[in-house]
Amino acid sequence: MKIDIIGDIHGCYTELVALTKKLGYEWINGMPIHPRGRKLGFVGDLTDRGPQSLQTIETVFSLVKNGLAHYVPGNHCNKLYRFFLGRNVQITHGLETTVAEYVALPLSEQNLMKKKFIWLYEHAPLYARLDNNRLVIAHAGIRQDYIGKYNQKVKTFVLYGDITGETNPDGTPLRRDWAKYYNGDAWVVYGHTPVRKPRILNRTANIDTGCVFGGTLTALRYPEIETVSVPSTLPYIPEKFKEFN
Ligand SMILES: [Mn+2]
Repeated sequence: MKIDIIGDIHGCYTELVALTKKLGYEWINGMPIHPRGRKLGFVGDLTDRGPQSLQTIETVFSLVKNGLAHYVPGNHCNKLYRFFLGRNVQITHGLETTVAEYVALPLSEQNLMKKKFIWLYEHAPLYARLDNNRLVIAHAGIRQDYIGKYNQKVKTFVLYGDITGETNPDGTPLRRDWAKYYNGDAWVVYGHTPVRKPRILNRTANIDTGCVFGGTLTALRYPEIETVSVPSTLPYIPEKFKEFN
């Protein structure tokens, strides 16, 4: 299979359009379609912080519904899902921008949007195993020994990464560098931790290049293992990017 997997969008719809065009997709009826039938993949975190979260949901929903894309949820998707279910979630960490877009819609459109996102989320696997298990798409990545398992530990890992329960001095959760020790045969394509450049290591690829923090929006072409990026239209916030040793 040939697929172009896109990193965390976080409402950066303008950049999503630009990136898909750069990848050779043509926009037809609000969807990017590849003339030679390539598919799209999404690592999750479609919404929050950026300007056009709802438009991003619309597009990914249409693609998945039409069998043109694979989507896995990110931690922001999980929180938005719980918001739509009416759970008592904190409207913080970027969710406030998505909620502001949502409440500005007429009630009938709110209901439609909610239904689409709930459908998208509930039809998504925790992580996607594709190309005869040679490719895994997981929001925050996945440990080799978790591939094929679907328990609560695996869910926490794919949504939040290899967290320890400890926090960094700035209050953010400490995340272990699982990719450094990954030794599997399957490619693991993921996002979640913004990096200045795509980080390809041991058949893992972090393609969250922090578009919503003024970096770039990146796609990984599979099986070619080539990255394609477009610049962000948003201001650059250097402290949001993780440096690895
Ligand atoms: Mn993210």
